[in-house]
Amino acid sequence: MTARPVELRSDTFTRPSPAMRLAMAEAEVGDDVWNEDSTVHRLESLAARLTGKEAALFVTSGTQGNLVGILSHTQRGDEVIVGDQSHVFWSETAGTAVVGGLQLRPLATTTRGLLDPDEVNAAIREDDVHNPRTGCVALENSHQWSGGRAISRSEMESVAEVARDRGIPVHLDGARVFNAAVALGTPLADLVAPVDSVTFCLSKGLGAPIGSLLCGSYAYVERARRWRKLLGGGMRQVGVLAAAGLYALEHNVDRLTEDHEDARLLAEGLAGLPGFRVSPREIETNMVFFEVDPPLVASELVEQLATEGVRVSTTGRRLRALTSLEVSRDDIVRAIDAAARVKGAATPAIA
Ligand code: TLP
Repeated sequence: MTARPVELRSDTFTRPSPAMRLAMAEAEVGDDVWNEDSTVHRLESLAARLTGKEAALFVTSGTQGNLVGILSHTQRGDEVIVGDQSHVFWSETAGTAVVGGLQLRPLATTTRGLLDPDEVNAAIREDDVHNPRTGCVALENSHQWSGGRAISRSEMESVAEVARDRGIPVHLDGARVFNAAVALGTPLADLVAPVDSVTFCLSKGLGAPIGSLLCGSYAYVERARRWRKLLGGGMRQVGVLAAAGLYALEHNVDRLTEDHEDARLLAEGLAGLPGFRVSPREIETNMVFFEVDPPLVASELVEQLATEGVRVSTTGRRLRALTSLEVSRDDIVRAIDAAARVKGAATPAIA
């Protein structure tokens, strides 16, 4: 029998457990476009409480959450300040431009995944007939492209304070903000207190099959409800999915520390292999980004590892491995062993 593949391409590959499926099967449902689904209400209340915001809205995905989230802060023709290494800027198919008529203003991202407060201040537009209005600032935490860094409350506050002083709202792409909160040991509500709105995902490390929550003030969430409808995101008896989200929030948050430990172990194992470049000290959550030296080539390594049953992804020269509840400690050992066997890599320095 062939062994189950080690799935490190993303934490989005997590599959609902039997207990989660049972919770889905037993969920009470209603028509959520009519605001009559009691399970969705429970999920939205829990999300609002956990994030310390007044209200929350169940949306289909992180991408929809960020789009609805930014649209609900802005008007057509506004400019949105984002990081040049952010998911919103790179990987959300320019939805803010296509749907919202918004212009993204990318600023250099620090190595910790943050924006420089002085640069944000300088980028906020003066009130002048020539200028677009600055509609909002968008941050990301954990910050994917900086290696899954967990950005502290004070780091986020340094940017949020500047925006607040100028009357600009801040949205947080918190697709993996639970990973950040767990890694930092900061209660989620404290961590996201500096921002006006936050999207977090249920369908990544938390293990639900679908769904994200957009959280903010009552008035903001009511605006967001209209945008969600416009985008075709009004869902009907969606309590079956909300039940998976409730299960995820109730059972799968604390265990994220295991994923973080696994990521650190994977990084340490890879760092011991000749030709692999990775800094285990920089691993803060569930992401391991690494590079390889010639004769190894990133795209070929992806293929070679796949033949060993180990799935990682790559963009250009960087390779990416994400741990999740889909990956066991044994899988981490299997992945390191497979990497050590790959053509071009010599015997590992450390067994
Ligand atoms: N990221 C996916 C891919 O799109 C790259 C992944 O596998 O990591 N914000 C951040 C920081 C994300 O990493 C993602 C998904 C999203 C938003 C969008 O979430 P979804 O996929 O639910 O639309």
